[in-house]
Amino acid sequence: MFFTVLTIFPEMFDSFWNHGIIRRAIEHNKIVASAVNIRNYAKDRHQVTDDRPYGGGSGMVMKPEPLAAAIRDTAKTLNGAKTVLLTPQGRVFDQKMARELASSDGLILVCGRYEGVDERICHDLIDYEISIGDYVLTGGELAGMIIIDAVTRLIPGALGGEDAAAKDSFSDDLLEHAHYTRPSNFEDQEVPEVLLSGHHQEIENWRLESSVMRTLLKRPDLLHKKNLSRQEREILGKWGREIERILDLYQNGKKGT
Ligand code: 4FV
Repeated sequence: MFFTVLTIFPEMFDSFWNHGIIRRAIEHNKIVASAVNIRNYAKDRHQVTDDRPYGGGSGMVMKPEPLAAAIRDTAKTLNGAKTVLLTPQGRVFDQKMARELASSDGLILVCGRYEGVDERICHDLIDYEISIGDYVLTGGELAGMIIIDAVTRLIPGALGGEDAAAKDSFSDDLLEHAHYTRPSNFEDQEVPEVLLSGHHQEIENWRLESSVMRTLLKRPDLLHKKNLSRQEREILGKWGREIERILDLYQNGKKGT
């Protein structure tokens, strides 16, 4: 998969390309990634890429000409790539969108700075507007890195194990189960016995219950929009009955007797 980032600070990506899963994915040609300086497409000798906003007001706006030239030139070499503008105006990024983007040939990620980009860029040069969340950044670069990171790890083989990402949080709209590693006793906290049992089916059951209950406690909204499997309904039912029992005990004043 191809990633080309259009930014006035390409050096911000130097360290991003050279660490962890992203570095490995580049070395194993799972992705081909580069950051291009929009300034290279500014025709004037000061390579100006921003100007004052029409209508007055504070801040600056990114000029359309260098951006349009950068997008068109990059799209020529990356045919089939989708152009993404990182902006608070966009659809909010999530794991479902990461999966969608991971099936495309390539992404051209346009990183704004200042107050944003000239609106005329969005008309016929941008395929998707994506936001990483309802807050305002100083630039789109960090948002670009987040998209590249979340999408790259979904590329088969990028995480090492072919299906390593299959059991992700949100892979089935559930939060991930609790994770433990050695030592089995840490500050008098034991690892759940079943995880040491080697009994794979029981471990799978425990992990599913851990996922369902963590999702219920931390992100019940995810369960509201999820079509629950029979096993997931049984787990919720069991805990629902347990809660009912406790309430009954309480109501019938048997609590603590
Ligand atoms: C942003 C976001 C974001 C807005 C103006 C860059 C800044 C500046 N991008 N998700 N939230 N961008 O705040 O993607 O140009």
